[in-house]
Amino acid sequence: MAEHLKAADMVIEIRDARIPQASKNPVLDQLIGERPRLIILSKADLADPEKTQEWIRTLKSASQDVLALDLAHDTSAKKQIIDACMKLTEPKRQKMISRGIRPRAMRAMVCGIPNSGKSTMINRIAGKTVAKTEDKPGVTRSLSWIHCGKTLDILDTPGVLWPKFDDHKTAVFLAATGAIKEDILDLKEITGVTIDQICLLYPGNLEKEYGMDEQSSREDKLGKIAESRNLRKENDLPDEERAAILFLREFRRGKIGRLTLENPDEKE
Ligand SMILES: Nc1nc2c(ncn2[C@@H]2O[C@H](COP(=O)(O)OP(=O)(O)OP(=O)(O)O)[C@@H](O)[C@H]2O)c(=O)[nH]1
Ligand SMILES: [Mg+2]
Repeated sequence: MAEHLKAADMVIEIRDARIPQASKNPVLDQLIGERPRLIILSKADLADPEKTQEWIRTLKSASQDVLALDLAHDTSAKKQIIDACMKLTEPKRQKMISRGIRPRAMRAMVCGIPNSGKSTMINRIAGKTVAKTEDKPGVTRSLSWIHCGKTLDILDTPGVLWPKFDDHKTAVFLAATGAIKEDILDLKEITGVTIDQICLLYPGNLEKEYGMDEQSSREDKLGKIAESRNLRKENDLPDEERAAILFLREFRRGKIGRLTLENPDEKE
């Protein structure tokens, strides 16, 4: 990825709008050097719109712009992305002009952690499904770029960043949103920590959805989810295992509401 980055004038970093801190990879900050960066907060349709605005304000800077997008459905995403990239690379083109060089198309590389929406974004920009090119060892592979008009080229191979699990909560949030496989952590632990966080940031939300007492134990909360969705074991007791699986599915689909698990003031 570092090798591909050398050919790029800027970077498009995709993060999950529900976990803008946990879905970043700090190594990118070092790799990126002086290049401008466009951060796309993907899955904005599933995140809390107010929190997303707070995150945008926090992350924006002179060399860094932020767009919150529903990459899967928003047909205006392509234009928004191209416009933001052209604005960020304007100083570079000006520099070329002042040196008497005719500005060429700017090159952007897409990076992000697994499942953040990299392929969805590239396909949206390309307007079609870009065929995956195979990476054969020993064969020098020329980079392949998607041309967005005459002004912007986007590398068709995204850079996969591994998320950094600097703490337990980060790992849990990554599992809850589907960025890492949930089997690396205990299922009840993932749901327990996620439920605690939702109760903290959105009090009353889960009480309304599942009739749970938000002060009760994790076990009791899962029991309430099972009861409210009529998930029972053979002995007629609430099935907490299935309740945990169902809760995660409902959270990921946004069925419990548009929720953001991290506040910008916590870190960053
Ligand atoms: N609701 C919603 N779903 C999205 C959005 N962006 C991507 N998705 C979905 O998220 C899933 C993962 O998207 P991909 O584009 O495959 O993510 P990726 O970063 O290429 O993932 P890897 O190739 O596994 O690293 C897919 O099911 C997409 O449809 C979005 O903005 N909103
Ligand atoms: Mg992909």
